[in-house]
Amino acid sequence: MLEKINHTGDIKNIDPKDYSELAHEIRRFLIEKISQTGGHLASNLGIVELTMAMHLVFDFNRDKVVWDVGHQSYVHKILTGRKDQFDTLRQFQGLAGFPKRAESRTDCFDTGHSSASVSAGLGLAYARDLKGEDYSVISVIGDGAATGGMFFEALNNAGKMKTNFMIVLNDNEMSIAPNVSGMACYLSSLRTATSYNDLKDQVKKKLTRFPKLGEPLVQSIGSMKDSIKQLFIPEMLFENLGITYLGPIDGHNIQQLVRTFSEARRMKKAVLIHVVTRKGKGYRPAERMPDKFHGVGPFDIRTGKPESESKAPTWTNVFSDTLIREAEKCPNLTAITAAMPDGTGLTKFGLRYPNRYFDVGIAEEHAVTFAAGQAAGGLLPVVAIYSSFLQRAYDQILQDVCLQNLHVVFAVDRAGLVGADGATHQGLFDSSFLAEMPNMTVIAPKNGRELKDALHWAIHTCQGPVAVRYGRGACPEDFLEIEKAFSDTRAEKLLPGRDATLFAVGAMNAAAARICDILEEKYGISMRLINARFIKPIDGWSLKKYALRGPIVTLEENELTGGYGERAAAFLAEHVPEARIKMLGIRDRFVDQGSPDQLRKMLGLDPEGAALEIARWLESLS
Ligand SMILES: Cc1ncc(C[n+]2csc(CCOP(=O)(O)OP(=O)(O)O)c2C)c(N)n1
Repeated sequence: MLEKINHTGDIKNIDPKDYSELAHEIRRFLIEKISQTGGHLASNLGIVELTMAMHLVFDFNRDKVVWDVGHQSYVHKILTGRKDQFDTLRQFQGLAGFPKRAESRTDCFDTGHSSASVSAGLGLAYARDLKGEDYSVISVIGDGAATGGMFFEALNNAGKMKTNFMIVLNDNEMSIAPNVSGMACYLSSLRTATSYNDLKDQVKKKLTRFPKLGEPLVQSIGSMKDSIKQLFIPEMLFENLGITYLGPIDGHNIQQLVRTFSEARRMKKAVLIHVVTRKGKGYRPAERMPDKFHGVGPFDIRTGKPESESKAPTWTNVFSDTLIREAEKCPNLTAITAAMPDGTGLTKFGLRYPNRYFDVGIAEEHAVTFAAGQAAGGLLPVVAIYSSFLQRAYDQILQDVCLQNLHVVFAVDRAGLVGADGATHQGLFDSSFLAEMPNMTVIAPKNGRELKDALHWAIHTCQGPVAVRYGRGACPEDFLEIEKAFSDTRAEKLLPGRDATLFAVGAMNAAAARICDILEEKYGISMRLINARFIKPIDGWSLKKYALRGPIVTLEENELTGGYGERAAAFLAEHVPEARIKMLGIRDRFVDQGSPDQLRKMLGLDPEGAALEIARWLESLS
């Protein structure tokens, strides 16, 4: 069947009796391809029939679908002529793991960060109406993403729609981890309302057996539907917001889905279709452990086991273990995650200290202000969020934490280049946006040992807001002797040198040591290496000292604007006007997917490329 699917709309030529075979082949295709490239498996397996039904009803050459987060858009990619590119999924210059307008006109909106799809879809629907155009707009959002504030903000607006706009709520009871809190309970109450629907159908069936008496009663039961439903579900949230609720629908029943979409597209208002699916469906390991198969690296299809399992400690493991140890000594310490307990390493903390652990759902803004409240109440909250998702909470960090100088510790995971997830997930802005905030301290440890020190310092010594930024994956070995224990905000000298000084930030120190070797071996340049450690407060004393001795180079995996290098340059412009400084980092651009090494090479941040650039610059000075 899959051979017949080469262009958008080809699915419409498939005989309905072959739908389940096609669904089966799509699942097999996903499992085979993702087992080789890695990717988001469980969510895509769960959404096969749902996506097929959407493609049967709509024409995505003109109709528009916005995928929330976008990690579940693979089936859509298969059905829109991109099947043959799956060998390059999430690889450098290959098929993106998220919707990309630049990749296909059937991707109408780029996503990657959660809970934005209803706002974007509503915008598209209003654009359609104001321009007098005619197409359907559908936003597909998961129950996990439906815990995010933007979803509620958009619903609040959607009720006013006088034309058609569809929201598909894909409810699989899972975020990455099991879904939590109020929205999860609410959806569960809607799911159990199936019993009400069944009851209603049974009553209708029985009554129609009595032609004279039954038919009018059936009619009135139909019109009583909403009010009866309100009795069963005391607060019909969506309906009360002015949005028609259809559901719950079996998300693996194509006929039922097709019927519902066909009905929904005719309504002249916002409609929410509540679809119940099973995450990981069709692949036993993923059904059993949907959280483990949410995002995977290459794996063995037979066993479900990862192809390679590194034993090296990761930044996240070090953070996780350290926090548990710190919490033993510090009863006021709490930990907060925004729906990423495994990703941020807080699962163990939650098991050990259930009362001091909070998973607030995909709600980074709330997580931060919630932490601010805890700090104001005398607790010591540690908020662990990935760098790119922390962008969501910019104002809350500034307004609710920094303005009041509250002692909140931010564990900024996945800072720097993250690789396969691409532009939406690279952690390239946190140094800039955190360091610009008054009262904030920003630390970038160079390896696991220093991450422990940094957390200890942030918890026990620091008084106000403090962020510790660290990368994805294995942390660099303890590759150089530490000159001085982590006790103050000074930079740390790692390698002596005569000709110039390289200030490296965080994990970039490992690459920097290699750069110094290459400079010595290939270009005869003796480069001193300094680990910056603190992005803020910047160690002006060290900068001044070494700038007076020779040229300065800075190296960071962050946007250069507002980053460490620019802060160092600004400091030197004031205090050592004759200083010569070159900044290496990422300059005013987004970075798509690829392995971190490929991306560094492309950006000139690989050891060879950076050494060449530095050598040329030093040469130009003489
Ligand atoms: C702002 C933001 N925070 C966190 C994430 C990480 N994240 C990606 S998918 C996901 C879970 C989404 O769950 P759901 O919407 O139910 O989709 P499912 O995978 O279950 O289909 C999370 C937390 C994100 N993409 N964006």
